Amino acid sequence: MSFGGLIFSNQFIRIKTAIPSSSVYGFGEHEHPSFKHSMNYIKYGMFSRDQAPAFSNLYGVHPFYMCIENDFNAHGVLLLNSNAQDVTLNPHPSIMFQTIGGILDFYMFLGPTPENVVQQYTEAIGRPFMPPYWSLGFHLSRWGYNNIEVLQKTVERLKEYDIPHDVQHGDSDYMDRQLDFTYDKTNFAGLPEYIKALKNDGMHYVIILHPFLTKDEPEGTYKPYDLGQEMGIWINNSDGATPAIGRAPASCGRAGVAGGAGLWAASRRPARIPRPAAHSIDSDSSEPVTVPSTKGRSRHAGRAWPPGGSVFPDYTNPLTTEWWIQMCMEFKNIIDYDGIWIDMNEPSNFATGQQPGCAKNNLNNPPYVPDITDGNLAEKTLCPDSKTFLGDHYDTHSLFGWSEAKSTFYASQNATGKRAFVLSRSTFVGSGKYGGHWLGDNFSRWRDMHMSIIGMLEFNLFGIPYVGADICGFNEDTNYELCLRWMQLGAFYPFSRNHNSIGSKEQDPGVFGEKFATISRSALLIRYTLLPYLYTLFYHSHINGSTVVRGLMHEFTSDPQTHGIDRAFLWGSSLMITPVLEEASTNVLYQRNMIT
Ligand code: MIG
Repeated sequence: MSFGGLIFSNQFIRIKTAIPSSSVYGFGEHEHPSFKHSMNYIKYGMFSRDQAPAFSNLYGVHPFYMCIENDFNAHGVLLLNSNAQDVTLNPHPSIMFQTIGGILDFYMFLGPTPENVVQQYTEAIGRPFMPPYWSLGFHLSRWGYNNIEVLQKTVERLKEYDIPHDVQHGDSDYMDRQLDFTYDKTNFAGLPEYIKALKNDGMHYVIILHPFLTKDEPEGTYKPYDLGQEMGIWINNSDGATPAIGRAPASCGRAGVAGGAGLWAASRRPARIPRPAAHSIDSDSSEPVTVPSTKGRSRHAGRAWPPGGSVFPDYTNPLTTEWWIQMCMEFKNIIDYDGIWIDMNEPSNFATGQQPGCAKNNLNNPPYVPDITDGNLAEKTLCPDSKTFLGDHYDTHSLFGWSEAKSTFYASQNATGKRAFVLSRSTFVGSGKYGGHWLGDNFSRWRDMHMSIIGMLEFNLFGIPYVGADICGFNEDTNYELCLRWMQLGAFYPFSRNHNSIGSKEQDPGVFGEKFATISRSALLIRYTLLPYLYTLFYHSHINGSTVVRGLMHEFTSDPQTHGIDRAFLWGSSLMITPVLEEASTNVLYQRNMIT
C-alpha cells in the first residue's frame, strides 16, 4: 500500500492504493456497462439519489469491491463510510478513494475464493434475510392500474392462461391522493375484500409505502402525520427543532395529478446521459406533461410553494420505528398485506432542499463535492445541514433507505406475524439483512436487459441477493419480442417481478395473447420446478453468506476468460443461465461480447 496519496482533513479525505490486478468488481449503486470494471481513470460517485439507472450515482451506496488477483486468489475491501464520496479506478492499477467526512474505516476480506469474500463480507455487515418461500414466486405489479377493474381484469387473464402468479403488488395508485396508509375508496372500492379473495386463492399481496408524509391534511383527519408530529419524529431543519418541509406530490389530489406526475418524471436520466427523456407519464390528463427542469426550482426563499408540503420520518430515531410499526400494524387491519415495498427513500424530494432553500455554510457547500449528478448535495433531497437523530443529514443522507428498511423489517414482522418481506429502493452496506432490492426505474430497451444482469451480480456481492429488475422495463412502452425475452430472463432473477410505469402500455404476460402467454408460462415453470434449489441457495446465503446468483468467475476463477462474462450467470454453483439479449436473435452462441 502506498500512502503517497493520503490527505486527511475535516471535509476531505483522500487515500490512494495500488492493487494487485485489474480484475475489479463492485462499488455501487451505478449502472455499470460491464461487471468487470474498466480501470481507465473511471470515477464513480456514491451518494443515494432518486435517479433512473445511468452511469452515475443511483439509489444506494456500497463502497465495497472485490478483486481477483493474478494468482486467482480473491480479496474484498469495504470503506465503511456514509458520506458523499467517489472512487477512481486507474490503470496502474490503483484505486483512489475520496470522501467528504467520517473516517477511513477499512475492512479487508481475504477470501481466497470469491465466495469466501462474500461470506466474510456478510459476516461483518449482516447476513441476508431469509425470504419467505412465496416471495420466490412470480410477482406482478404496475404503477397505474388506476382502478380495481383493471387490476382484476389483469389478474384474471393471467389465471386464464395459467401463468404462475403468486404475488400481486399495489403501487401508489391504490392510495387515496398518494397518502400512505389509505386506499382510494372510489377507484379501488372493495380493495380489502378483493385482496382477501386473492389470498384465499393462495396469493400474496405487497403494498408500496413512500417515506414522505403530507402535513397539509386537516388536523385530526390523518393520524400518521398527527401522531408523528406529536412524537416529534421528523427530520428537522438545521435548528434541530422545526421539521424539514420538503415537497412531494402527496396532497396534490386528483386535480393536481398532472403537476405531480410531471414532477415525478424528474427521476429521468441526468442530462449528461444522451438518452431521450421518458415520454409523458400522466395517464389522467389529456395535456401532455413536460418534464420540468430541476435547475433552480424552488431554491430561493420567497418563491411560492405549490401544495404537497411533506415531512420526512427520521428512521434513525428508535421512536420513529415504534411509530412506523404501529402505523403498519393498524393498516394491516384494513388491507391484509403480506409484505412492504419501500420507495423514494434516498430520500427523494421534488425540490432542491427543503423550504425555504439551503443556507450557505460548510455542510451545504463543502469545499469539495464528489462526482455526483448535478454536483449539489441538496438536489432532489434535503439540505445537508438538516438534523437527524444520528447526526447531520450531511453524514446520514445515504443511511435513510437502510434505516427505513430496518424499521420496516420489524413493522412487516409485527404486522404479519410471519417472516418479513421488505423491498427497498435505497440500500446501504448491511441492508441485505432487512430486505431485497429492485434495480429501479429502468427502460424498456434491449440494453437494459444486459445491464440488469450486471446489477444483479453486483447486489449479490453487496450481500443483497434478493434482487431483480423490472421485467419488460419500467419507463417507456415495451414490445412483444423484448418483453418475451425479458420474461425468459426475469424468470431467473432471484426477485422476479414484471413492473411498469403509469401511462405506459400494459405489459403483463397475459396481455400479448396466447403464444406469448404459453412461452412465459413455460419459462416460469422452469423457475417453479427449481424453487427448492433456489430456496436452498437463499438458506445458504442466510446462514453462510453465499451468493445466490453469481458470475461464472466465482466457480471458474482460474480461467481468466470467465472474469469478464456478464451475459450469462449461475444460480449457485450448478446452473448456468444464458438468456437471449438481442433483438431478432434465436441463439446465444454468437452474442456480442459473450466472452470479453
Ligand atoms: O417515480 O410509486 O421506482 O417503481 O412505480 C415515482 C410510483 C415513484 C418510483 C419507483 C417505481 C414506482 C413509482 N415510484
